[in-house]
This record gives sequence, structure tokens and C-alpha cells, in this order.
Amino acid sequence: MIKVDRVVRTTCPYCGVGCQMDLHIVDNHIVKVAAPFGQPPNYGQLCVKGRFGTDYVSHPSRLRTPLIRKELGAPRQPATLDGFRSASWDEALDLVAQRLAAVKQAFGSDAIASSCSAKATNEDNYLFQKFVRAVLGTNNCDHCARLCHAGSVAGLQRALGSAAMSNSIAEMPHLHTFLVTGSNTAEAHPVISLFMKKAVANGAKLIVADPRGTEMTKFATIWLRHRPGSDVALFQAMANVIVTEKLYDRAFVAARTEGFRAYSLGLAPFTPEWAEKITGVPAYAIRRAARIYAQAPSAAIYWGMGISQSTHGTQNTLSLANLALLCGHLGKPGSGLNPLRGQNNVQGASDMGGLPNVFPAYARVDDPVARARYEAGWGGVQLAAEPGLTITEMVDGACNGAIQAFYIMGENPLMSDPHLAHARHCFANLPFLVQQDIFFNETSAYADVILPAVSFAEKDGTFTNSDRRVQRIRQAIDAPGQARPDWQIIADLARRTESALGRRQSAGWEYDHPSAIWHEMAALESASFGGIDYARLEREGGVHWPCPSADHPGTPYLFTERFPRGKGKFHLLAYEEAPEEPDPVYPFILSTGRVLYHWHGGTMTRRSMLDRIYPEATVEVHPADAEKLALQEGDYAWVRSRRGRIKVKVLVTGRSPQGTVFVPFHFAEAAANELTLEQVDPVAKIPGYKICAVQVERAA
Ligand SMILES: Nc1nc2c(c(=O)[nH]1)N[C@H]1C(S)=C(S)[C@@H](COP(=O)(O)OP(=O)(O)OC[C@H]3O[C@@H](n4cnc5c(=O)[nH]c(N)nc54)[C@H](O)[C@@H]3O)O[C@H]1N2
Ligand SMILES: Nc1nc2c(c(=O)[nH]1)N[C@H]1C(S)=C(S)[C@@H](COP(=O)(O)OP(=O)(O)OC[C@H]3O[C@@H](n4cnc5c(=O)[nH]c(N)nc54)[C@H](O)[C@@H]3O)O[C@H]1N2
Ligand code: SF4
Ligand SMILES: [Mo]
Repeated sequence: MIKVDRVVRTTCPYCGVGCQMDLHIVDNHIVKVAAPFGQPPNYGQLCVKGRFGTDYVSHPSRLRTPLIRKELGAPRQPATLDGFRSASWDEALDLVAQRLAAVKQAFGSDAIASSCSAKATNEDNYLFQKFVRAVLGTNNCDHCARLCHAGSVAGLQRALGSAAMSNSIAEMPHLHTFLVTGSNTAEAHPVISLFMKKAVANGAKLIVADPRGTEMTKFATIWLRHRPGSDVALFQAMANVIVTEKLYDRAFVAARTEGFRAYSLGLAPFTPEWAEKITGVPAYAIRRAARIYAQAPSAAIYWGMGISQSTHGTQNTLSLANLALLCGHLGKPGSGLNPLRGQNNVQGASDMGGLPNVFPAYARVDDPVARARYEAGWGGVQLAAEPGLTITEMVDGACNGAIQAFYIMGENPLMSDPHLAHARHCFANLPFLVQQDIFFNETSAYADVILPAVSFAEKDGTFTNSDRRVQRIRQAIDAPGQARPDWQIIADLARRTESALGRRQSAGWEYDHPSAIWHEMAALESASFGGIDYARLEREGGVHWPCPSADHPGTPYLFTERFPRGKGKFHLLAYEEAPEEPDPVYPFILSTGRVLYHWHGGTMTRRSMLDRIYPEATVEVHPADAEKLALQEGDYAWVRSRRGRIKVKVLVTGRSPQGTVFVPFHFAEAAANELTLEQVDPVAKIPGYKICAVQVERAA
């Protein structure tokens, strides 16, 4: 038996479930990961990534010193690590401060773009947006939430006025009825899927609406296998049934909603027979699903990227919100509208104001009262009232010269953005790029300065999981080399940028510990966070915000009395086609997404033992399509779109429907985003990663 030096309780760095884990440390290495029983949200469960995938933190390629591009200022070419030299923190941070100050002075604040990180802590993200807003003077701050639940957020804001998951994970085993759509829960939120399966074992009815067969479809009472992109037709037809058959909750509709009359009259043409033609789902199945959902005493809806990542992501979300409002399945246990948040701290990065239109707790930048509070709280600065640019707009801005400098913390757009050839062109055109990461990733190749950050296991802070539960992470091991926690890098950079701008040094950047940063943030947004502090998190393990005071228990489910916008609002929707549909030259739909063993651009999981289990990119091809294409399992195929091509290994499987192929986006050497389309939802600005047209051909 090896003797364990210490066991440190922390939160998983991968997904939004926010599993609590105990890191067993020997000799500054994580040698084992266990999960505490009796502790929400995971009650002793972990998936393979939490259990075996944290070994990336000890990978030899961790960044250990700041790096500066050797040929600074020369026309930009993508560089390998050899194109960079080590530098001291003083040299690197002074260079960044001077360049950012120079851009601000020459081109104005809005020529600077920034991206905070859903992998970093609440404290890191609060400080990041404070630096961007208070020192750089712009609201150009966004993060991967844009590529993720932006469609859900825009839809929920319109329907309810709030975008967070309404109910808690702890309720799941006791669900009566639930709808899962556009979520490959068993691979993307594995521990949540265990609770869903438990609910089914306890007798719950499960409706799955997904074009692709997933583990969850095996547990479904009814599986609606609709055509990709036909969600509005499917869910609006369910609403038609609920209204026609008078299955809706009259009392709830009267007391808590608005716009019902016009909406219900407008629903008449959207019959199940009409929807059958568009979705491919038989009308009787649509009727049956509508009855199951409407007649349940309480029913929850869970969804993922199949709904949000669409050029109609806002509409898709509204079509789900309409169902919940009709049936009164909101504001009580086992109900609600629940977008399953993806990254470990995407909820937190959004809550902390890492978005172009809001401060922490979603206080709007164009609201003079909120602005005045932050101007006073941040030492008498003047803040911009105009909302900033979104990620996709900032990348485009680099192309057309509107953006002159980009500061990216913990994101990898050159794997995660759509249409990578376009994104690379934009980054090559950008005059100054600063990256702050734990590894050299695909985006680092375009950086001028790279700042080494520490990982979740090497710092203190908090993450907020998918059900709004604020939980601690704790330093368990020493950082490699000179790497520093993100919050320390930002605070140091902020002080240096203030001096480069010739500003009086404000006292706003002195923190001895992340708890002091939390304290500052919570005081500014006490209605949401005032009752949460590190001492309480130590005692209770986690608290669901909103939590306004120390004696408040926290809020596991929202909307008991009212919606943030007052009444819930119905929206009648028009069904629209995807911007690129298959044609004779590009006859297949490409759908992209995730596999259990890998994480996004693979920066972390491909430096983990998980890579040995799933070492290369794959394309799922339906057996009937495989026969036509003369493809067999294990062959290689070229997948081509109008934007690029990749070579991938063939999996022959009925998981994807005929006519659709699925490629995960985790593999740099065969990056799915070479193929995807950059068109975005007009409201949410999210790309439609789930549908573009491709051809598939056997590779020699
Ligand atoms: N292993 C692993 N887990 C992860 C991640 C990871 O990279 N790897 N990433 C995390 C992040 S950031 C996120 S956002 C989540 C995402 O979690 P998910 O959204 O569950 O993940 P995706 O693989 O994108 O799966 C989307 C689902 O949508 C379905 N779909 C495709 N087109 C349509 C459509 O038109 N309509 C409907 N209704 N469904 C459709 C697909 O068939 C698939 O089942 O996962 C998180 N968890
Ligand atoms: N085709 C296609 N593309 C997609 C999607 C899809 O379904 N299909 N999904 C989209 C979605 S939902 C998302 S959320 C995005 C994700 O897109 P990104 O957020 O760009 O992807 P990640 O690979 O998670 O990047 C995280 C980076 O943070 C670094 N990191 C980890 N921990 C820390 C830390 O503590 N500090 C710092 N500074 N860095 C850290 C990692 O090394 C990595 O480089 O991808 C989007 N792109
Ligand atoms: S379910 Fe998510 S939070 Fe839990 S162990 Fe797996 S990746 Fe980590
Ligand atoms: Mo995501």
C-alpha cells in the first residue's frame, strides 16, 4: 500500500454536473480520485473523466513559464512552440500591458476583444471582466457560452426572463415524467444520466426526442426520432394537441402567463399530420407524447446542444418553453425548463458577467442604476453603456480590422469555432493575441504572448454547476514551474495596464485569496450571492444561488411565485429550414458533438490516459448508407463540405439516422469544425453546429 500524503475535496474540472471528488495525493501527483457518498450533486458517483481523466494536470507539456513570440511584429504565421522564447513574468506582463494600452489609446477601447473561461473559477472570471470593463473600458467580453447555450438563454429570457436551469439535479431520481431532447446525456452529463435512469427504474415516463439513437433512447417510454432541425415543428405540434384536446393547465395559464389567446388560435395549422411531413415522426406518436407530458402531475424538460446549437436555437427553446407554460410544469419539484449546462463553470462564468451585455448576476450594462453601482464599486471608473461584441463577432472583427488585440483566457477557438479556415484567417490577421492557458493549444499557435495558468488542482476558488450550486475547488498540488492562478495573473496585469495608461493606481487589485474576490462580488450582487461565503461553503459543501442572506437556505428550484419577467410569455413560432440542406453534390447532413472519453478540442483529454481508449476521430455512418458508399467498419473516409475536408475512421452504426453522419469535434488532426458552417442564430448569435451538408467518400 502506498501512503497517501493527503486527500483533498474538490469539484470535477470537466462538466457542468459539478461532481464532488476526493483527490488522493502522493508526491505532488493525483494517484486516485474517489467520490464522497451522501454529498450532492453526485452522491458517490463519478464518470470516467472525473475518475480517470484528471491526469492531464501532470502532463509534461504543461506551460511552465511565460512565452513570447520570437518574431514579434513580423507577418503572422502559425508557430509551434519553437517559435516562442521563455520570458519572465515582468517582461511578459509589461509587454501585454503596454500593447493593450497602446491599442486603447490609438484605436479606442472597443478595438480590444476578450474571452473569459468556463473552465476557470468564478473569482477568475469576475476579475477578468472587471479588468476588461474597468481598465480596458470595453464590454467586448464573451466566452464559450455563446457557442453553447446562447440559444437556450435567448429563448428563456424571452419566455421567462431568466435563463438558468430551473430545478435541481437532486430532484431527478424522483421525477414522474420527463422529456430529454438534443441531449446525449449518458456521454455528456453521465452522472445526471444515472439519476435519469434511476427515475425510469422508479417508474417515471421518459420521452426522448432526438434524431440520433443514444443510451437514453434505450430507456425511453417513447422515442421521437425527428429529422435534424425540425424541433419547432415537433414541439409546436405537441402544443397543438395539448390545446386541441384541452389538456393544458387553465389555472396556471390564467394566473401566470400572457399571450395565450393569440398563441392558441395561431396553433391551429400546426397539426400532428402537418408535423409528420416535416419531422418524419408519425402523428400518433406526437399525440401520445403530448398526452404523456400534459397529463403528468409534474414533468421536467432537459435539453442540450441539439436544441441550442442551431440557427433557430432561440425558436427551438421557445417551443419547449411554450409546452412548460401550457401545462404549468414550472415552479415545483420535478418540473421545469432545464438546459443542461456544459462546462464545469459555464454557469459561473456567465453569472460573473463574462458576457457582453451584463455585469455579474445579469445586471445589464445599459441599465444606469447597475452601471452606477459598478462605477462606485470599482473605484470611481466610468463604464461603457453599450453592450459589447459576441465571440463570433469578435473573431469576424479580427478579420476586418475592427479588433486590434484579443485577450483569451482558457478557450481554444481554433478548435471550437465553426468554419476553422475562416477563423484561422481572422486570427492570422489580428495584430496582437494574448493567450492564458495551461497548455499550448491550436489557438496558441497564433499568439504573441502566452501566459501559463494553473489548473483546477493547483488553486482555490469556486465553480457553479448546472443547477446553480456554488461549490469549492481546493489546491491539492503545487503548480508547475512559474505558472500562476488566473486571478493573480489578471490582477497583476490590471495594475500594470493602469500604469501603462498613466492612470492613478487604484486599490482595486489587491487580493490575498480568492475568497476576498468572492466577497467583493457578493457585496455588489447581494440579492443573488449575499448569503454565500467561503465559510458557509466549507460547512455545507455547496449552496444554490439565489441566496440573499446568511440565513437563507439557497434556491434549489426557481419560479415558485413568479417569473423574473412577471408573467411567462407564449410565442407562436414559424418553422424554418436549416441554412444548408443536403443536395445532390453534398448529400449527407453532418451532425457534430461529443463522445464520453473526450473534451472539446481535446487539449485536456488527449493528454490523459482517456486518449488510449478513444484515440482517433470517427464518423458514424448508417448501415444502409455504408453499403451504398462501399464502406466497412474500420475503413477511412473523406468527409467534405464546401469549407474543408477531413479524413476519419468509419463506424457503421444505426445510431445516426440514414442520411446523417456524426463526427465528434475532439480531434485536431481531423477537426470537425473544418466542415461546419459559420451562420448564426440572428438573436442568440450561436452557430448551427448540428447541421451542414457534406459528402462522404472512401479514402484510399
Ligand atoms: N464527454 C464530454 N462531455 C461533455 C462535453 C465534452 O466535450 N465531452 N462538453 C460539455 C459541454 S460544453 C456541453 S455544451 C455539453 C453538451 O451536451 P450534449 O448537448 O448532450 O452533447 P452533443 O454531443 O452536442 O449532443 C447533442 C445531442 O443533440 C442531438 N441532436 C442533433 N441534432 C438535433 C436536432 O436537430 N434536434 C434535437 N432535438 N437534437 C439534435 C444529437 O443527436 C445528440 O444526442 O456536454 C458537456 N459534457
Ligand atoms: N463542431 C462543434 N463545435 C463546437 C461544439 C459542437 O458541439 N460542435 N460545441 C461548442 C461548445 S458547446 C462549447 S462549450 C465550445 C467549447 O470551446 P472551448 O471552451 O474553446 O473548448 P475547450 O477545449 O474546453 O477549451 C478550454 C481551454 O481551457 C484550458 N484550461 C483548462 N483549465 C484552465 C484553467 O484553469 N485556466 C486557464 N486559463 N485555462 C484552462 C484548456 O487547456 C483549453 O485550452 O465548443 C463549441 N464548439
Ligand atoms: S459527470 Fe461531469 S462532473 Fe461528474 S465526473 Fe463526469 S465529467 Fe466530472
Ligand atoms: Mo458547451
